[in-house]
Order: sequence, then C-alpha cells, then structure tokens
Amino acid sequence: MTEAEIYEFDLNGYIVYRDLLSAGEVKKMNDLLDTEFKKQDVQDVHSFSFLSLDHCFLDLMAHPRMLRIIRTMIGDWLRLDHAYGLQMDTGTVDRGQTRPNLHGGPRTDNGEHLYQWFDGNMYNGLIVAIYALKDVNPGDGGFICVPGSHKANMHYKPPVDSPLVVNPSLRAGDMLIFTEALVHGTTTWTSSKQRRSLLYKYSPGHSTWSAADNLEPIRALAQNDLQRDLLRPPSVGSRSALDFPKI
Ligand SMILES: O=C(O)CCC(=O)C(=O)O
Repeated sequence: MTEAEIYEFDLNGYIVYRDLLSAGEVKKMNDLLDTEFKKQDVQDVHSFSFLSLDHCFLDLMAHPRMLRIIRTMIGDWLRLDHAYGLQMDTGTVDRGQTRPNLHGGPRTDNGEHLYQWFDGNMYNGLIVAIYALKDVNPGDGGFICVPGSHKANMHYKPPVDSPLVVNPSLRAGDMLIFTEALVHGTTTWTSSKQRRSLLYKYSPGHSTWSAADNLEPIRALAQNDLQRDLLRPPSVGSRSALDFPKI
C-alpha cells in the first residue's frame, strides 16, 4: 500500500481500488454464476457459495495485487477464513432476506474484530475484500458503513439512516476492502438493476472466525502452493509466512 492508501484506510476503515478485475474476468464470473443459479433453479438467490464452481474463483482468492494490499493490513501469515457471494434485487429485503442492519465494530466477536497499530505496523482481525460483479450506483443500497468507526471508543451504533452512514459506489470490477472492526452492514437494495458481489474474508494465520473445518473441501481443490497455503487451518507453531507473488 502507498502512504496515501494507508492514510485513507486508517482514516476510514475501508478503501476502494478501481478496476481490480477486467471486463472479461467480470463477464466470465457472472456467466458462471448465471449458469449455476439456472441449474439449481433457485428463486431469490441472496447469499451463495461459489469457491468450488471454477478455478477462477480460487485464483481470485490469491489475486497478487489484493494480497499485496492485505499483507500490509494483516501481515505475512494471512489465511482465507471464508468466502460467500451476495446478490440483491429490488424487493428482496421486503421478502425477508436482509434486514437493514449495522454490525461489527471494534472488539466485537470476542475481540476478534480489531484494528491496532504497534511499533509502526497495522494489525487487523478479519479483513474483507468485496469484489463488485455489478455496479453499485449512489443510493442503490447494499454495503453500508460508518467511516472511522473502527477507531471508535464506544459500542454505540448509529441508526442505519444516520448521516454518519455511507453507501460506497462501485463499478463492476472494483474491490472494496474493509476491516470488520468497522461498523458496517447492509441496507435495502433500491436499484432496478441487480447487486452481485463476491466477499473473500481473510484472517491472521493464528486466528479463525468461522469453523476452520469448513475449508477442508476447498483445500482439496487448490491448484498451487500459494492457494494451498492460503487455505491452511489456523496455527502459530512452525507456521511459515506466505510466499507472496511478485507483481
Ligand atoms: O456487503 C454487505 O452487504 C455486508 C457485508 C457484511 O455485513 C459483512 O461482511 O459482515
């Protein structure tokens, strides 16, 4: 991360990187998901699994530019914790799939959600990379957060419609990274177009948020050492740093 990027992330608790994915990569992923949802014949897809659908999703887990960024946030031992997709259409909130909500914040989930500096380095618990596979225009809804709340000193959460809450806009292919120590959540999707996002969540190598066993079936699909290392269960003793790809 550049000094300017570190400043922005430290200030707000989230940062947007434009055009992480090419239009071709976005199209391929959308096509794969469209085909899968059609095959499953599911109505009102909301939260979905996707890592095992195609190798491109494991490649994205190890995206070199993204890894270089979150290395600054989490350190050399980072691991994938879990991943899922979110899809929202106008009205799905009203059908009960998502209540507008804010959650997370400093020291929540038994202290796992943390944001700290020590001796010139940044330390985080769970970090989320959201890839937009479809545009999010101003006021569309979906992901919301309270900028700066990762450094708040109270558990207080403002109401979802507070002026302190923002709804970042994204173009398909953009990546938004946030710390779960940020107060964040989801609000009603109002656009006539669909929201579709992939969320990859990373933890420090010693820690896990979700049950680590959940990744076992995915580990078997890893194509190379980097992917296998990212999918390792949490541990401290004898753990080696990731071999970060050169960019
Ligand atoms: O992207 C969203 O709508 C919310 C994501 C979220 O709440 C989370 O990652 O904990």
